[in-house]
Amino acid sequence: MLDKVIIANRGEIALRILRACKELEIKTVAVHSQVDRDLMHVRLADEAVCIGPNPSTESYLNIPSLISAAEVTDSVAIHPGYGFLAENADFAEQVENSGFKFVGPSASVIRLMGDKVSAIDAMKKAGVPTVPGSDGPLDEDNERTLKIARQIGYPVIIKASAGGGGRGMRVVHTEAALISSIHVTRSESQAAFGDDTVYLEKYLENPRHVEVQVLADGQGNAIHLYDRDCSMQRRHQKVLEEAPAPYIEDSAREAVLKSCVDACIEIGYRGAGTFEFLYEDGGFYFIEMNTRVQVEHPVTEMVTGVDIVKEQLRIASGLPLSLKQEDIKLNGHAFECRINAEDPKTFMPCPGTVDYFHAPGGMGVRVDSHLYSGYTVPPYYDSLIAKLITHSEDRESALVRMKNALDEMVISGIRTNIPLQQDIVRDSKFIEGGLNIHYLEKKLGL
Ligand code: MV4
Repeated sequence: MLDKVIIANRGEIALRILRACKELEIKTVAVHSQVDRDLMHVRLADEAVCIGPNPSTESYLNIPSLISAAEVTDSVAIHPGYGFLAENADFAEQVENSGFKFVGPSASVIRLMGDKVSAIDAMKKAGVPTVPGSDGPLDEDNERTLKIARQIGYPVIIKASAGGGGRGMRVVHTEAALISSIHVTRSESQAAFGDDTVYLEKYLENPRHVEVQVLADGQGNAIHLYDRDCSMQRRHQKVLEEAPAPYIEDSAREAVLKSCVDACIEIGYRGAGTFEFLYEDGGFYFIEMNTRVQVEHPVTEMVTGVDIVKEQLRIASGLPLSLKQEDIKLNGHAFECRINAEDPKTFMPCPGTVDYFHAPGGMGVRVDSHLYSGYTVPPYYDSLIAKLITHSEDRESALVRMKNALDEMVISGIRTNIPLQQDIVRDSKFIEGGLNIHYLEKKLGL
């Protein structure tokens, strides 16, 4: 097993990673910005190193500072968590070139998945179902592009290959608007990412966002941990997730899960990963792969009993997967509500001091949070302050648990989105389940 790990992140995920390390008897090093010296995981880690000033560009995104911290503490590996440098191929490469293990896939696989055109191409070749589209980048031949779009049928969507997560895309409804939309998307992509590669897909109008969790050891073994539904989102920020995705046909699910496992072997994937799909009219369409642990991983942990972060650490230490596909049994249903320090009506971030925090509890209730009474939420980083997860034998009872847990939770001194979550879990359409990606924004009148 790894001897000592640097946790290159902050907040709830840093604490989540620390807990996994402790269970595996791995020594821990917390790295933090100046304002983050009082974070919960910094207190609990074996060692702590201040890596720079508060802006994340000078601390959590500061590669030389992170690698120096690994050197001075004699660490053997770096866990990047999510966000920050987690999907930065250059970081993974520099970590490995400096003699440390990166808890994640190889830099070349991160690079392959970061470029959406090459990711889709690799997945298509591996047998993963994709969205009908240009099968590669669009070129300067407008006649060819118009022909592709005509064959696919409008509406279509133009996406930046260097984009992802909702950045750099444009829906086109008519042939008359196609070429100018491509030009605009291209120049925006050049400005934002320094890359003007764009591609085209059929625009699916009312899909659900369903994703598949995988684990692979890079030694020829891969398994899936079933799926999650993340359709409840606002402006590409997920609000509430659940596992498994409800109302999916068994045969379509089985086929897509198998295709993800096959793809992991085919591309030599190592670590935890997520295949993102759009699901519409019974069909799955791959859009992107995430090469990190995700915020919503706990819902999968609750329904499979697998500790995904411990598996990441085992894989990084070079151990083969200890789990076999037949060991993975789906047990019940789980929900996760993301609790943010934000105004429940305007969604503006609301940093400040939490004068009192009370976590809910009881059977099937899990709280992943670094909060404590007296903690000050700084203005510099993401506003996620807690994840409330409930689990039970079926969807209905897991949702009752979530309703009650939300009502028990107290976070005073700052505004949070708890009232929004309380509203969602009482929504009759949400209680029925299977809503698409536009439902929440429509409900909020956006
Ligand atoms: C799409 C789509 C419809 N059709 N692609 C947005 C985030 C990025 N990961 C891909 N996205 C979408 N791609 C096709 N061909 C609709 C979206 C989309 C979306 C996807 C998942 C979750 C929320 C979303 C919100 C708006 C649009």
